[in-house]
Amino acid sequence: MALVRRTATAAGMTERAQSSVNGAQALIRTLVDAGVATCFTNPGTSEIHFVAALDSVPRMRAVLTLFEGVATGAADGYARMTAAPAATLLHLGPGLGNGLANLHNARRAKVPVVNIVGDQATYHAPYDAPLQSDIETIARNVSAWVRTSTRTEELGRDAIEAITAATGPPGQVATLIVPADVSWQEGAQAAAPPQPTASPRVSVDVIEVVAKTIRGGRRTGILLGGKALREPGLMAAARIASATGTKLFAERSAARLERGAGLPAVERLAYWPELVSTQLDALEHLVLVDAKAPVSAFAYRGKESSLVPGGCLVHELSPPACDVLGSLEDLMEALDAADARPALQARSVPPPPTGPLTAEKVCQAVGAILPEGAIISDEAITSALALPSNTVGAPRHDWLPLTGGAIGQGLPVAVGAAIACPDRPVIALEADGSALYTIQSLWTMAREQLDVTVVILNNRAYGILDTELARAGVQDAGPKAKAQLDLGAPALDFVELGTGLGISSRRVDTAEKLTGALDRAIADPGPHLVEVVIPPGTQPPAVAGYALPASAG
Ligand SMILES: Cc1ncc(C[n+]2csc(CCOP(=O)(O)OP(=O)(O)O)c2C)c(N)n1
Repeated sequence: MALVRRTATAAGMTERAQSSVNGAQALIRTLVDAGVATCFTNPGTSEIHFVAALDSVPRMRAVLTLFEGVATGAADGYARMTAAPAATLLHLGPGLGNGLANLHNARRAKVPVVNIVGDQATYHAPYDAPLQSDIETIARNVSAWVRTSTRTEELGRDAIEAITAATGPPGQVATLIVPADVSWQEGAQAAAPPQPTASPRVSVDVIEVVAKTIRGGRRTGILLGGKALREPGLMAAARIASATGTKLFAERSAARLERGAGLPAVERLAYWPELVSTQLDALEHLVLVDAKAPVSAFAYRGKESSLVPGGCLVHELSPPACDVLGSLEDLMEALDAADARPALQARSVPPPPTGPLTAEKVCQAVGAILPEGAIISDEAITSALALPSNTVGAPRHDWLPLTGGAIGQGLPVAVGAAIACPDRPVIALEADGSALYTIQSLWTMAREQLDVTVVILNNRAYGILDTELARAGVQDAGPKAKAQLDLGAPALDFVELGTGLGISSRRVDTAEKLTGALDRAIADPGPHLVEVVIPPGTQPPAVAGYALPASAG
């Protein structure tokens, strides 16, 4: 142990000699030793010792974000692509609060995130200084594990517990609150990395019950979520489907879907409840694999909350904390499906679109140019309706959708995915309203020179809420109501915004120019922004059906 020299401070605290490690240094070393080597930061005074300690641990990559929602969303995107946690560095209760919406999305994504939240020094708390607040209460809503570290000597151990909690299984958000004096005091030690926790296997009895159900030959669907949507899970599920005639579905809000030519194509559940009901119609059994039984995103008067068809029995093959892939493989074996030929998606790429732009043509253009290994961060909301059909046969890619419904996720997730996968092109498809929640992401993309192509689909509206207004039966919305959904005046200029935040940005007004701009952006690694103004009334025809199905009241 290092020699220590104790001296009393004015506040009655003890300090240790400069030569020993302070809390912040031990914390960062503990994080990187355990594989948490990226930290998305937005620091303040209570985190200043963590900031100062960064240079003593070169293995930690610190990425500055200009809003906490960018930091938390980036940690989510990073974890979706690596299955390992990044850390965030946030400034007391208000900083954590600013990051909450994307921590909510991360919780729904079932990904690991380790929040480091600075706090007032322990002895300063009774003074109720302006930034004092109840951080634990803010953290609890999104965090499966919360602790305020009170002793420098224990900070390393606390960090290990945070990492253990975050990595689960399944992944979850852990929040470690670090008072400033716990950071600055000497006498800390980095703690040894945790042992990985294995996911428990699903019992033979459960496998047999599900196998028997499927063997019964009734109309059965398998709803895949979470880890089941990665290639090994998809292949096992596709073999089961091919051998038994079951139908595969993907959860709408799963964190990451591997798709494209050569992989099984799985039908993703729709957003609008009436469409989900159509998709699942007449199913007699629904098997859940790392997924929840489908529910309507919101209640609509006179409509069911659950979207499981009446009389359909729900069976859980594997909850998220279990060995999801193992459960699918065991089921495959139990059904003698290991040698079945899975139905694989053929390659099919749409022709580049021509003429004036519509949302549908933007989706077609993305399908036409999508390069092998691309990562799509999808937050194009109503403008993305034609995206799945236009990309289903594209070269293999990953799809990162909105998981928890809290918009402002797409750009930060693109930041995190690009940092996690520097050799893969990231394409962020962003609706204008959603983009503005976390537009500061563009600056981090520019500063870190991330290979992200941002496509802004600017329909100058909170378009989906127009549909919700109609669904609520409002026939004659007044000017004040309409104004709450209109982003047209003043017209947002994303080229100016992107340029101001340091990104090469342009607007295109024809499909040919869009395809050219996307081709050039993909060919030139680094951040690019392309704005497309979607003229009103040019949504794809499917929108009418999606918006107001005949059955909607
Ligand atoms: C954090 C958060 N705030 C508000 C909302 C409510 N909301 C849902 S969709 C939406 C507007 C989306 O508009 P835009 O991103 O432009 O997409 P569009 O519907 O026009 O395609 C809003 C405000 C939300 N889901 N999350």
